[in-house]
Amino acid sequence: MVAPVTHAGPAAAYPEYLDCLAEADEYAATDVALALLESGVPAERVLLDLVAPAQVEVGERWARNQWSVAEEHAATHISERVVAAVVAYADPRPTRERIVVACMDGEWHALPPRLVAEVLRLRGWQVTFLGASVPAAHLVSYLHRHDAHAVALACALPMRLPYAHRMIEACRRSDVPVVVGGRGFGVDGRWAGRLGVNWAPDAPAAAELVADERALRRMLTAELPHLADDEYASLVRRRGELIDSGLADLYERAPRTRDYSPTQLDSTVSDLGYIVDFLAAAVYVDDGSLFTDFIDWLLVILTSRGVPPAALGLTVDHYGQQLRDFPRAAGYLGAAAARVPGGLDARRR
Ligand code: B12
Repeated sequence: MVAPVTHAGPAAAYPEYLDCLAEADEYAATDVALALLESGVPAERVLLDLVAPAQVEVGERWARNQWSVAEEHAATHISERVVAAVVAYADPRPTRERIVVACMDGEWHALPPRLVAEVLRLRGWQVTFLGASVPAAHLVSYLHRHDAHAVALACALPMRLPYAHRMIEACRRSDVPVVVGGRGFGVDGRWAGRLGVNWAPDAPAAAELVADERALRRMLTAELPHLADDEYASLVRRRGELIDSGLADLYERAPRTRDYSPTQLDSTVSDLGYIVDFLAAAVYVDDGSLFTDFIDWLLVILTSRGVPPAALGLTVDHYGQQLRDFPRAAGYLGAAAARVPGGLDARRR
């Protein structure tokens, strides 16, 4: 067996580590990380400067259709093993109180909060990591049974924000301070501000926040007066009907969709649902950029999978027709239609 190369630091080791993920070689990936630790790189830096950026690249490769879902899953599994090996090597012992780290209900991106959990552990906190998709009621009952200094909640997808809000409120009623993080709150955490909750951009910031009792316990209030217009609740009620009519509309206006394989049909139905869910989340936080950012992202994904952007234009237009009595949702759909190349809106202009 070839001895692992010792790199000067995580940045120098990164290309080799990514190759290990691409080859699905978990032993070599672990060796790269352990060699860094042995050369004196702190465990926290290995997690945040090697494992985290590699996972972001994994996502880019999946989004560009360079990697299949299987390749992404294999790489993520290896990253999880590497995180465990790095923390076992460092062997931190708790000297501080308990922090509970969990994913929002319906949120399966457990690795980002796992990195946060391990950084907190490395800094002496006693961490309980509850993992993916924790239902609010179960989290609250856990908090009742175990004293916690704070709870850290993760959300990677903005479409889960309405659930996030319910969960944050449930934790607050248990009088446990809440810190949130993850891409779902926006790059600058702006949607956390809307929900009135402390947000940390990354693991070190989360560690500083939980150590600062005053900042942790400061009272923030949600800014959601717009929910009085009932658009969000109506959209949620009409979700199934919108997906069904969106599919019927595609069959009629893009007849090629009738010949879709079961897998293609599944993805189309999922996408029709995601469009409604992201729209509903945008309405919830009253920010159209949440929806237009999603449309930009979906265009990249669909294009990389050979789906013409005009197909997305048809659905955006159809939902716009169906929701014309919902001023905020219709406005966001109008702004989205303008971004779809060759879409109906572009042709009307
Ligand atoms: C691995 C992965 C998965 C795995 C997750 C497995 C696991 N055990 O985590 C699986 C396969 C389950 C998955 C599923 C999906 N995924 Co995914 N996934 C990823 C991927 C490739 C890596 C995630 C990761 O580990 N990132 C690395 C971390 C370190 O980065 P980070 O999130 O920025 O985290 C830092 C900060 O944000 C912050 N932070 C993060 N969490 C928290 C929490 C707290 C409390 C705090 C304080 C801070 C904090 O600190 C971190 C470290 O500094 C990302 C790509 C990416 N760019 O992240 C996509 C990505 C997040 N997924 C995406 C999508 C679309 C999905 C699916 C909808 C795909 C599908 N069609 O099924 C589903 C949704 C599942 C669900 N309901 O949750 C998109 C989201 C796009 C968008 N517009 O929102 C991304 C960005 C991929 C892409 N490039 O398009 N995914």
